[in-house]
Amino acid sequence: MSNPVEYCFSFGPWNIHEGADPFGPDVRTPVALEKKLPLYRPLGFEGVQFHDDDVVENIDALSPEQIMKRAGEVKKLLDGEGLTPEFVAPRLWFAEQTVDGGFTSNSAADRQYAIDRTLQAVDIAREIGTTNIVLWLAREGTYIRESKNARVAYQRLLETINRILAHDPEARIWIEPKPNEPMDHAYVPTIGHAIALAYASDDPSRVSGLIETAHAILAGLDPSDEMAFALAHDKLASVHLNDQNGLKYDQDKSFGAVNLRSAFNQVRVLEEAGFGSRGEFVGLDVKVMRTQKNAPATEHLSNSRTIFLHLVDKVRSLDAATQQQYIDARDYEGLELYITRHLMGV
Ligand code: XLS
Ligand code: MG
Repeated sequence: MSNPVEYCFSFGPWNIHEGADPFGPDVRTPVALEKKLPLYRPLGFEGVQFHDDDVVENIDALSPEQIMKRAGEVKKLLDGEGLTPEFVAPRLWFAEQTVDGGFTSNSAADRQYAIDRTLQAVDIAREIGTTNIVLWLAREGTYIRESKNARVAYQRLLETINRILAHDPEARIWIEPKPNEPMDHAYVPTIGHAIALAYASDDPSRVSGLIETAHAILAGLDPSDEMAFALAHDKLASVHLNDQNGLKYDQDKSFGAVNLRSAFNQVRVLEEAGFGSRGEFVGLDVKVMRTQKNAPATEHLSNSRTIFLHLVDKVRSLDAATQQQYIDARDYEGLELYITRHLMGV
């Protein structure tokens, strides 16, 4: 590649985490957004991922004026730190109106709440300086299949996408698929589903996908092939790199911590497609281990970034001619050993 991409990195404030899980409370002191933002640049990050209530805490208790005022303050904080907001995602999984899902809830009033909150997130995004909206469709699914009409649910998701596109002619929607957790079955489990919705929308050029490594693994799929699928459609807006130790709860482990070969292949696929050359961020969605003592705990972020950059070196130093010789000879065992040795540096 003549002009290697200089990667820019992002993470969300929720990635500096207090350690609570469904079986226990916080183990680290909460850190205010005002204290988190100054940590970004020294850790090597320029982009900030947001949920709407990361920008405006206590969002449902505030008036529209109060919400926009706080968003304006956050914009100033970002500017002061030299940071770029990457996207805003409506957090549609804590409010009582979203117990049965948001856009696919069986309650018309609750569906309305989800739409109103999402359009408000689009306005918040504008206010802090981005037009990118992430839809991680946390509770759009079922615990019991017979409880919802899945066909209608997909239509409602499409209507929602079209509502957002109409609300702000510059809004861009990035759908982040995940197959389960918190739901037993989610309605948009893979990037294929997300991209089908994009093409069916009123403006496919403004709808694309965001792939999180762990989510692809939970769907039983290879993250690098999922990324390649989206890239082949020019629909990979961002990534949430992390790692996942098989089919368990969503672990959000540091990038490369479980499967270096898989991490290498994700970097290889991104590099080959020139991901990042149009300003796309390499996003991380990683959580520090609950047992980590110091607060704020940030090593998982800088470590993931460091491993990504080491893997970029590994991808760039792979000898294309040698690789091609193995491919031409259909000596895939030879290729396997070449790649493994290259990764091990022996
Ligand atoms: C959760 C998701 C979330 C999104 C943004 O599993 O990854 O963190 O990235 O809503
Ligand atoms: Mg994510």
